Amino acid sequence: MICLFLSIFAYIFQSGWTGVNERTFIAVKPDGVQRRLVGEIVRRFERRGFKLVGLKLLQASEDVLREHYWELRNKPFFSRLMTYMSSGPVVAMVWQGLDVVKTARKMMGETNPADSMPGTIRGDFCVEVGRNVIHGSDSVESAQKEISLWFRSNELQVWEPSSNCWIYN
Ligand code: IDP
Ligand code: MG
Repeated sequence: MICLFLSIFAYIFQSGWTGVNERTFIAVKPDGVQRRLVGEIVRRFERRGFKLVGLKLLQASEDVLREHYWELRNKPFFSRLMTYMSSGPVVAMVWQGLDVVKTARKMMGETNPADSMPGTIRGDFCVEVGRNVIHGSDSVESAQKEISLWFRSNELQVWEPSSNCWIYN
């Protein structure tokens, strides 16, 4: 009985974060902020049709960055990555919409800018993997973890864009 209740609860909770309610965590890294790319990056997500639900400029703490990049902790570039990500403010954002995690990764391009197609953010604005201007969650599961790491729930806005009927049928 308890199991049934828990699985129904898990289903309802999960379905709240799928379809048009899917969310992803995007960050303009310190190089993107320094290079005045914030407006350009926000513009691309807005014009694609995604909904902005959270945005803030902040200096990321070492704790947050360590948690955020926990899976990379044994990579040889990890300490350089920490230095890079704490070298200035980042713009942390949450975007919402259908398939936003996968689409955002496509809009960003590959991890290494040299492998990124022109037209993608990394393919248009950077050349080196250690200065690749943007972060985006790589799965719905990591998006959920990253959003709760970077944002408190009261920093995320619930609102209905008036353009919704022109973006979704
Ligand atoms: P992603 O940002 O495309 O998801 P990840 O493999 O998750 O790529 O790596 C996280 C970040 O670590 C990259 O965006 C980049 O800033 C940095 N990074 C990844 N691989 C290298 C590397 O080989 N040298 C230096 N930095 C790297
Ligand atoms: Mg990644």
